[in-house]
Amino acid sequence: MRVDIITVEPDLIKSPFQNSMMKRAIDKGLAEVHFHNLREFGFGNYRQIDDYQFGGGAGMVLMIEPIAKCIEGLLAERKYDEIIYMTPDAPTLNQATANTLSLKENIIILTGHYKGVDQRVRDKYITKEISIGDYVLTGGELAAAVLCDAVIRLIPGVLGDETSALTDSFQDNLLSPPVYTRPSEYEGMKVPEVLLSGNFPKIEEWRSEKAYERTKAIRPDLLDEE
Ligand code: 6GU
Repeated sequence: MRVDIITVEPDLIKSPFQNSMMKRAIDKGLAEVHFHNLREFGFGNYRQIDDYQFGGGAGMVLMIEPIAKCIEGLLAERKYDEIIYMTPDAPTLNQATANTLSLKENIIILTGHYKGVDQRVRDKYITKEISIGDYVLTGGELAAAVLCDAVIRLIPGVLGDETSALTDSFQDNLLSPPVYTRPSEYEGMKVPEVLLSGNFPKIEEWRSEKAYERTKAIRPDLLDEE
């Protein structure tokens, strides 16, 4: 998968890609991530990329021309499966979206800033808009890093045998069950007997039950989604 990230804050977004699972994916050649500093496509000596909004109001808006120049340059090089805009006024990211995106070849991610981008960018170029939750971040950079982590770890071959995306929370709309490791007793707190029993059908049954109980208690909304 190739990901092209268009941003006004490249330094803010780079470090998650230099660590942990995303670094592993990149080192294995399973993901390729390119950063494009929108500023380099700005107007004049000051490399202007934003302006006041028509109709008045506080906050600057990213102009269409610098973004268009950057996107058109990428489109001239290759086909893209999705051009995604990270913005709080969009549907919320979930596991189903991450699963779908992990199968794509080439994607562009545009991260907003200030009051966002000129609506015409969204109308002309954007094929998918994503928020990561009901709160406001200063810019879409951290949200883009979150999206990339959720997607890149699902690319076949990225996770080793020791981890499996299939048993993650949300993969079946349930939260994960509790997990334990050594010691089997700590200050009188015991690991549930069933996990030490070696009875694997029974262990699976216990895990399903706990996953359901947890989901019902903490995220009942997930249970009505299907
Ligand atoms: Cl994608 N961008 C910003 N600026 N804030 C957010 C967000 C995105 N998702 C949740 N809050």
